[in-house]
Amino acid sequence: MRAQDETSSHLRVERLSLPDSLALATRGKAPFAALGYGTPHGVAWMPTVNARVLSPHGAMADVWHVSAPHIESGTTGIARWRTDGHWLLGAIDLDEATEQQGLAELAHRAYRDLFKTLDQAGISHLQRIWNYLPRINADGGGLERYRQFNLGRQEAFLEAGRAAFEGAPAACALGIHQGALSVRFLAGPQAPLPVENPRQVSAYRYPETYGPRSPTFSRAALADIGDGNIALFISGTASIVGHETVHHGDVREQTRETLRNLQAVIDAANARGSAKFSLAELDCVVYVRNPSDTEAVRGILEGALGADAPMTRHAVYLEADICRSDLLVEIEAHTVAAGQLRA
Ligand code: 3EB
Repeated sequence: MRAQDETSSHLRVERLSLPDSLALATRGKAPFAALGYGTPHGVAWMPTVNARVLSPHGAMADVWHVSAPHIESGTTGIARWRTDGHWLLGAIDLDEATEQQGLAELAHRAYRDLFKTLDQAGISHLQRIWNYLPRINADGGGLERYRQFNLGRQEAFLEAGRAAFEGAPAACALGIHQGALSVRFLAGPQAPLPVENPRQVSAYRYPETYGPRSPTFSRAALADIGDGNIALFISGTASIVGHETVHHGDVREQTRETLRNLQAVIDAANARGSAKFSLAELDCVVYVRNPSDTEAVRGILEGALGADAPMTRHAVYLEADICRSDLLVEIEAHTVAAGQLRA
């Protein structure tokens, strides 16, 4: 380990059970930040994905640690954030019932304040975004709500002068059953390296049949997190080949296709430097549309990876709708490996 200094901060992440992650704060000061999966429990350093947990080990959290000693927290408009001066984790929750605005406008507002947060903190580079929208597939007055979200999101990226096509951050966008429009974001000191999937059309190049404005995300992003480590952030990945959904109505085949896509993204990432990632090592979140499909999806993962693989053991299963009504499952993930990115 190199000595801590003022000019850099190493980022580290660990996946824990919810009780273990909460215990970190009772043994001294709170960790930098965490993203919880399950019912929210009002801990300021742990914004939560408000969805039903379908896995047997219950609620989990990804806890992020930094090596810089001082953590500051605050709000910028509607965004809450924590930062050590190098890394920033932010959260936005907008309740449509009280906001009285359409989803396109709300997404636009959320992202405007997200970019304002980064500008004010001087932490410019988005590494990863997690989006959660109530009723994602419902009609929002002539346009599906996910497509409305895409309108507001892309508009905010363009207004802020941010890369909305090549160079867009890694992201996921899921439909939750209760709660607010929620955006969680991780930013850092350097622009990550975007990675695409050769089996899929880039989402920012989807044809207009999927909505008037394309989704704003790269398939994955590679980030130097210090101390000789590279993080791979893999966006929400589903049973899409080219730009089309494949295996309609077949959750097992959709899961197999999703694993092929994850492997293709990992292969593309592994070609970008000396850090070598593997499917079996991912810390993933599996979003399942129909809770009754959970065992089928778990069976495919276990069969493909083995019961002892870290990915099998660490996987969190959440009930969520996917951004296309014909998709039954989606997997997003992160993983860390020692190495360097090719210059
Ligand atoms: C897909 O491949 C599935 O709108 O931010 C995956 C990841 C998906 C991110 C987003 C959407 C998003 O198109 C959906």
